[in-house]
Amino acid sequence: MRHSMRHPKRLATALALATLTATPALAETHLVQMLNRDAAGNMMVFEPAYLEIAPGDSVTFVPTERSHNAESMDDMLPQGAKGWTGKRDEEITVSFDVPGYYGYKCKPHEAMGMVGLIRVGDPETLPEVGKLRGKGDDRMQELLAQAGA
Ligand SMILES: [Cu+2]
Repeated sequence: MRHSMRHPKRLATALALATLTATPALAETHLVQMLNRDAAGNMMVFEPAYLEIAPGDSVTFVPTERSHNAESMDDMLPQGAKGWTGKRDEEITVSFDVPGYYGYKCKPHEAMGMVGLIRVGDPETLPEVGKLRGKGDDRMQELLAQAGA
């Protein structure tokens, strides 16, 4: 009670600060691990293989286990977006500014289903669906279904 009306100016300052810090403007960095095996026993996976992020966010691909890379698929990028190519066993951080769907893969294990999908923002267009080898193709269809695309 003592505080309520004695320092109205201080109270106003506190409220202004609270409003400032509540603004969710900071870009986030998400982690995707490259694994030989996930908790469910699936072999050669990105974990998580499907991500929804905001424009301006970044994703760090972490070589938790060896012999993997993360690279975008040229035929599964939004119009005007830039792709990336991580080296094998390299940790790479990619920022995503253009809304849309980004397909990517591990080059050595594409045919074993090691592919991933990132949805940036609220895309107005459906993704281009690129062609993948072997189990990679089935897995990408599952991820697209998960994305509701
Ligand atoms: Cu791999």
